[in-house]
Amino acid sequence: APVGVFDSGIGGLTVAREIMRNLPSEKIVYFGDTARVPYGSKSKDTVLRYSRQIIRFLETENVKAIVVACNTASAFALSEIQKEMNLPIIGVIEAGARVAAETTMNKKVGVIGTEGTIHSGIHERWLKSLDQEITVYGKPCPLFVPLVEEGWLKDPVTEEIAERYLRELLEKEVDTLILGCTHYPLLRSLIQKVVGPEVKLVNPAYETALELKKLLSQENLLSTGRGQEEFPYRFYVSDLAEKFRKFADSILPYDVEK
Ligand code: DGN
Repeated sequence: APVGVFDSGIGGLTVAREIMRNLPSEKIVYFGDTARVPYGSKSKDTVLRYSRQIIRFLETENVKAIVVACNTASAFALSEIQKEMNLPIIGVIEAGARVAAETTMNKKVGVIGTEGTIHSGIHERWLKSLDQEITVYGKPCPLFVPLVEEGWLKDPVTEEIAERYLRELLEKEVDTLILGCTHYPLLRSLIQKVVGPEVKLVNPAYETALELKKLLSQENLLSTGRGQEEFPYRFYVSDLAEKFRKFADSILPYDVEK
């Protein structure tokens, strides 16, 4: 059975990509809610309702586990959904927070994400539960999402915006920064340039793939190999399949069929 992965749109492909790299035997069914993106500026109730609908769809695809690839949906909906479901389900917040807690030396951790994710305070709750001495500084960076979708990953305009967003985190002297939005791992090198080499970046997409591996093996659900005959990845979107396909082609090492 496949692993279900969902996101508000195309950004969750950064998570799917890490699962493909780190769990190459797993099949994936991906759902991107491109008709209703962005989630980052919507209310908790709305994001929860959308997430429930998508999970119902993924269940009809007979998934064995679900990854909520969207940080905003993880922040707003995961804990409720976990209570309602029998399948194993993980989000992208917890693994990133745990690695950040292990990484920080000066106990000052920065988090960037959508407005929804940052205002939810979820990273702070996780980090404090792991280490009370950690101080968390959050900063919403909503402009990063359209810049990534435009493909301006190394553009001077993006760099200037990053400098503006990240300045206050640098003034707080964070030594660790969580890239708390699906799109941000694609800005990794630009962000690293802006914050300097001393600040450690945490990529929740990668950490979540490792977490998924642990979870599947605990539950005895890990695939050991898959048949060669069929393409192991299926993608569904609620709108604009062509834009999705272009983006997918630009970041995945596979051709995505329509
Ligand atoms: N996928 C969203 C997230 O990780 O928070 C970003 C895109 C959005 O819905 N604004």
